[in-house]
Amino acid sequence: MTTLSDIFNTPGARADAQDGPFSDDELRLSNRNSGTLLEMLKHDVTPTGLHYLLIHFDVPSLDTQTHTLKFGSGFGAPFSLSLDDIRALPQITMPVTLECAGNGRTAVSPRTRSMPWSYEAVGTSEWTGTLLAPLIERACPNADTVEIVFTGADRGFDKGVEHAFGRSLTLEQIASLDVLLVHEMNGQPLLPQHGAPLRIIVPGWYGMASVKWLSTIEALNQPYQGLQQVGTYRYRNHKDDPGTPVTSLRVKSLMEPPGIPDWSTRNRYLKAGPVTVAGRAWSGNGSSISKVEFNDGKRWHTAQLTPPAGRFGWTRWVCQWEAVPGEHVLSCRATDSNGDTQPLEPRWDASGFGNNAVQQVNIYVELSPRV
Ligand SMILES: Nc1nc2c(c(=O)[nH]1)N[C@H]1C(S)=C(S)[C@@H](COP(=O)(O)O)O[C@H]1N2
Ligand SMILES: [Mo]
Repeated sequence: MTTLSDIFNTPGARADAQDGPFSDDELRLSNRNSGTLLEMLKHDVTPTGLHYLLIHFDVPSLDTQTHTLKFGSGFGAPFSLSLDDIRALPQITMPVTLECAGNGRTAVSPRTRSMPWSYEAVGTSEWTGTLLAPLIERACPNADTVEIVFTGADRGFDKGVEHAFGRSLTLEQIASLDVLLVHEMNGQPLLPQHGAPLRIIVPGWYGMASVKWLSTIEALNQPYQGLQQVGTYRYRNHKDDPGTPVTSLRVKSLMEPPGIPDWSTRNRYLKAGPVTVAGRAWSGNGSSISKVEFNDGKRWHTAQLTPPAGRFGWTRWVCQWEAVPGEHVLSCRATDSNGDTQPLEPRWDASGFGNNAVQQVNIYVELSPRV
C-alpha cells in the first residue's frame, strides 16, 4: 500500500543538491516567502509589512478572542492562558534582529532545493510580550525535564513526514536567551503571517527557533525528536551526515544599496563624488559588533558604528567613500566581540544554512549622470 510518506517523499521532489536554473518549486517558495527590501536597512526597525517571511506550511487562521496557549504534558501544575491573560502579565518590548538560517543559500553551490534566499531574509522588530522563563517555572516542569517543546498550529509534510511545526529548547537556554512570549510586533498585534496571535522570539538565534502560531508547550524527559529539530536545521557536510544543530546567528553585515538600481539585475548606478555608504551588522548570542569594514573594490575602510538599542538588535555602520568613475564591486565585513569575522567566500553546507559570507554589490560610477 502506498503510504503518505511515499507520496510526499518522491525522489527528486526535494533534490539533494543542484546547480544552474531555479526550479518551479523554488520559484513558488520564493513567491510565498518574501524578503526584506534591502533599502529598508536604513530603518532601525524594519517596517512591519517589509519584514521577511518564512512560512513552511499554510498560515493558520487563529481567533485572537478564543486562542489559548496550553501547557501540556510534563508539567506538575499545567494551565492555559488566553491572550488577555498574557497581556495582563508584566510586559517588555525588545528590539530583536531575526534572520532565516537559509539566508544566503543561493550562493552555496551546489544548492539544496529550498527557499532560494540571497541576502534579504533578515529584519529587526520591536517585539512585545512577557518573559517565558517565569511562566514555565509556574507550570512546574517535572524534575526529569530535559527539554521544553514549542508547537505551532501549522501542519504539513517535509521529507515525507507529516508534523506540526515544533522546536525545543532547554530550560537553561530559555532563561539565558531571554526567550519572549510575543503578541505584538512594532506596537501592533502580530499579523497572521508573523504568527498571530502568539509566537515566541528566541533572541540571538536563527529564526527557525522563534515558533509562530504557538499553541502548546510541553516538557520532555528526553530530547525532542521533531523533524524541524532533528531532521533539518543542522549543519551537514553531506546528506547522510547527522551534523550539528543550527543555533545562534553568525556575524554578518549588509549594505543599504547606494545610488539607483537597474530593474532586473539590481546593479547600481551612481554619480562620482563623496558618498555616505551605510548598513547594518549583527551577530548571535548577544555578542556585540566590534568592527565593520567597507571595501570599495580596492581596499578596506573602517566604518563608524552606532550601538544598537538593545543587546539583540543590529548595529548601524556608516562609511564615507569617494566614488571614482568605473565599475566596482562593493562589500562590507563585520567582526563581533568574540573576534569572529565574516568569511570572503561562502562556507559549504549541504542545506545552505548559515552562509555569512560578505555581500557583494556591483556598481557603475560616472563623472556626471547621463539622466
Ligand atoms: N509555526 C511556525 N513557526 C515558524 C516557522 C513556521 O513555518 N511555522 N518558520 C520559522 C522560520 S524558519 C523563520 S526564519 C521565522 C520567520 O519569522 P517571520 O516570518 O515572522 O519573519 O519563523 C519561524 N517560526
Ligand atoms: Mo528560517
